[in-house]
Amino acid sequence: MNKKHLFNRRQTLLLGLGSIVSMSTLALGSTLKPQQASNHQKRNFAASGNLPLARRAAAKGLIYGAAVRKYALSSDAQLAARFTRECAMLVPEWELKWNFLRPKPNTFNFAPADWLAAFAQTHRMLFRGHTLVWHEPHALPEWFSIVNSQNARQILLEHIATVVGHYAGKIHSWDVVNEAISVKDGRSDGLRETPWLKFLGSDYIELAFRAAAKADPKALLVYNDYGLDYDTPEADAKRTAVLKLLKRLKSRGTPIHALGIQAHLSASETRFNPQKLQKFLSDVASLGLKILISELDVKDKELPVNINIRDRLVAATYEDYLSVVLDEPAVTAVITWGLSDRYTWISEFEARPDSLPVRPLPLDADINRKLAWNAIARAFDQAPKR
Ligand code: 9MR
Repeated sequence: MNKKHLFNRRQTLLLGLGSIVSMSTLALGSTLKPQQASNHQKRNFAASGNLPLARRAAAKGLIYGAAVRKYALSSDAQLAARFTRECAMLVPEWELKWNFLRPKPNTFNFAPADWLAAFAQTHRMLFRGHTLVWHEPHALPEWFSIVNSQNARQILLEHIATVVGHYAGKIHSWDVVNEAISVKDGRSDGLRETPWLKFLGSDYIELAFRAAAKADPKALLVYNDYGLDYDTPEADAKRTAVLKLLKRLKSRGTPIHALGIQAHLSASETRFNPQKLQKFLSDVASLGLKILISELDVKDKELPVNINIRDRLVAATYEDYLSVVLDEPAVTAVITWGLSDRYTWISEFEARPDSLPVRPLPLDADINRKLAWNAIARAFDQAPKR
């Protein structure tokens, strides 16, 4: 099948799934009609062989990895065994955020993140850093309230020098700035109103990248953001603002090397436009930047109760998304935001209204592969080599 046919086939599947999802949404809590159920059966998620995701990705010149929490990896032998088998990259989900890492203004606690870095090294996985500059109050220590326009520059530069310096030469990449765009905040440059912006002005982003490059000239330096995936007015505006930011940074010679697209997807979202997403990816690539799919997962909040149907729709979302983004050669890594449904932020932040366990990740809560795993495996197997 040539590319054009493949593309048309994907679109047909997608349109079909779109209507299934909207019907399923209506059918939330009830069983689907036989006709709807049989539409699901038409899609085949068979993956050939038993090779782990990391090996399939590597065969195409891609990196596959996942985010993980130290408490889970250190206490759950089943998870640890699967993690080392499936992943070629490890990202601390919590341990490199300010609230974990810097309990007091002058105290850094590297122990949990160092444990994860050592685990990655022992099992020959790459280690990736998340994140140096983020406004989210959940991820900031209480003492952050002392930061003001007089001390912000010094506190930020000290943080970056200390943390990036600590892992210099041993880390694949850093999310230097996270989620700095929020168009609805109303600024013409699209920048989010954060304490960093307030205290340091719009150049804080460039300042952070330059400090990171100084502390580790080898790490891949990434700007990371969400809400870039769908064909909605909000995502259109966000893609435009992110592209503008990246262009500005590049034109000023800022040492930025990649865009991280978080890709927290939703299985019930039907407004997916492959051409639009591909155009955005190629615009980013034409600036000389790599692209990482940095926090991939698929919410199943609005899907029916039935696990078979839910898993098929989640899998379809993974395969449709990845088959589009992996056509762009600048995409070099796919990282899921967790590996098993046993540990996922979605169970806390995007729970189902019926309180049933969520199923957003490649492995189920028993750490077994499920259809989402097959979908990712298939996307890697079909991806062009880079
Ligand atoms: O998954 C993370 C969750 O467990 C934390 O409580 C939260 C705050 O630290 O951050 C979550 O991860 C976020 C990531 O750091 C940035 N992009 C969005 C992720 C999901 O909210």
